[in-house]
Amino acid sequence: MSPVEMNLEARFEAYVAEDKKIEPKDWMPDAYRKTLIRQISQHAHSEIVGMLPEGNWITRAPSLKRKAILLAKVQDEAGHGLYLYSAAETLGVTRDQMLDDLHTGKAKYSSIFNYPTISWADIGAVGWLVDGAAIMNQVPLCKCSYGPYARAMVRVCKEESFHQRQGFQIMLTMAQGTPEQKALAQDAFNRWWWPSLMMFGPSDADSPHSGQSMKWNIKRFSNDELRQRFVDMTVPQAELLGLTVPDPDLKWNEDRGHYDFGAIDWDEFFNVIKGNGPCNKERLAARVSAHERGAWVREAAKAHAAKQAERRAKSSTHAA
Ligand code: BYC
Repeated sequence: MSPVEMNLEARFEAYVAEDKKIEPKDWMPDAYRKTLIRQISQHAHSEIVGMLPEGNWITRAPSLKRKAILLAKVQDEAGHGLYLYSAAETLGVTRDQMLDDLHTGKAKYSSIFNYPTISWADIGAVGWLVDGAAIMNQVPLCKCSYGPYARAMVRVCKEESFHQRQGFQIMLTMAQGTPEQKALAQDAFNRWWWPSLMMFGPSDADSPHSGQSMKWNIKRFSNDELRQRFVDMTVPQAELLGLTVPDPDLKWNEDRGHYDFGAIDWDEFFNVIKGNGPCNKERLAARVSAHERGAWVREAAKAHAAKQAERRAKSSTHAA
């Protein structure tokens, strides 16, 4: 490393240690840039793939009000994807490259979106649990050391909190409804609980990126810490709903001041992120097809932008 690079590295480390934000034009180590591109692009992919299991229910929502709310929520996820792709682009990667990585299976997206939404109660469970877990993970990211990511997360978290409440409200309505509706709510809870715990990533001992990301103030808490917080927050909510957490080992631990919970099936998790979950192939095929069918929109937008630029250039020559 040259003396100039050593100086830059020292300044970068000092900035991070002082909790200052790193901005796109600041010098940053290659590995920091790479980690951010990986995390932010995978986060963006999760947002747009996350639209699919919910989009599945827009035409079948049980009332006009529920349909309008669900439409708004799914549109929000598209918006989150756009902020995040834009944040990743500030690091020098192109959107085409990121999408190509998603479509070829090179880049990951959240494991959770590889499970099916088979009843309306699943939309409640996704909002309550999946958005609840997302908020738990993403609020600390509002303080992440990379400025564009941190600022994108502020807005994302505000919207996620509305999403979480709409999910809880669906669960509450169903849990207080007919016995059949309550059974659907419990069934959705049974199926979404464990995958929601897996969203936080592998246990700390098996998380190769956590140590360095925490040193760089990208991650503020470990995967296990956030998972525990999520369990502690969600169990009382399940009690309020009158639903049973599908974990016979769940127990309040007075000494730790936390809930103890049962073992997570990590084989299932690693199998899903390797592409073998119940819906991986369907999700990827839907994304690729949407991208191909949207090609004409991207071409039209480019042609329009080129025409406008040409008109601007002509009018400025006339004015001169
Ligand atoms: N699914 O060393 P680790 C949302 C991968 S919410 C798939 O702990 P890291 C939404 C990980 O990428 C969901 N892969 O990694 C909500 C790494 O593989 P690579 C999205 C996972 O990065 C509602 C390997 O396992 N949220 O969008 O330090 C509606 C080792 O893991 C998962 C975010 O992306 C998983 N669950 O920590 C719509 C939040 N977990 O990359 C949308 C931002 C781990 O080496 N991301 N892996 O091939 C993060 O906070 C962190 O990236 C993680 C993982 C906590 C997810």
